[in-house]
Amino acid sequence: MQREQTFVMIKPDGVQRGLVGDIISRFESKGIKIVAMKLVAVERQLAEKHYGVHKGKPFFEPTVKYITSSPVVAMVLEGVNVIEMVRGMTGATDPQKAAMGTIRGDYGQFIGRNIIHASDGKETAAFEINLWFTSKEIAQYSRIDEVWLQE
Ligand code: 3AN
Repeated sequence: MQREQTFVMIKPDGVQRGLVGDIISRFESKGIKIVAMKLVAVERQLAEKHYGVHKGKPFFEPTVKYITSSPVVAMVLEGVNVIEMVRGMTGATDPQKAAMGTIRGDYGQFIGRNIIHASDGKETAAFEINLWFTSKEIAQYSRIDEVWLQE
């Protein structure tokens, strides 16, 4: 079982709607370790790099506008199979289609305001972590409950 890291961003609507604590609580309660976290007023250049794969698509410009409109909370989470696990907790891109019990399913209604972003694979996670954080900002530590999390 290999530990891995993923990048998560609570988008402006999540911050503005006061959902930061609830969302972080879900990750904490699941036993997922937060290894980096910061509130960021996102500059256009960073937003464009983050959504670079979507350049040219009709939702590119609105999405860039959306995440530069108000601060986001960026974090790096760590754990075994954490990329897939966090995507599962995040739910489908469209909150209307996201299952209840997922973050988007429970808190969102519209695809253009879908509360959270989480890396969708190993390569994306490495790219996004490196884009948003320096290695110095990522902590290495043990959580006291780790021995009780796993058999
Ligand atoms: P996800 O965030 O679930 O990985 P992506 O990477 O396909 O989804 O899309 C990035 C972001 O672009 C989404 N979080 C959403 O805000 C926006 N987006 C994606 N598809 C659409 C769409 N069809 N209409 C409007 N916005 C979209």
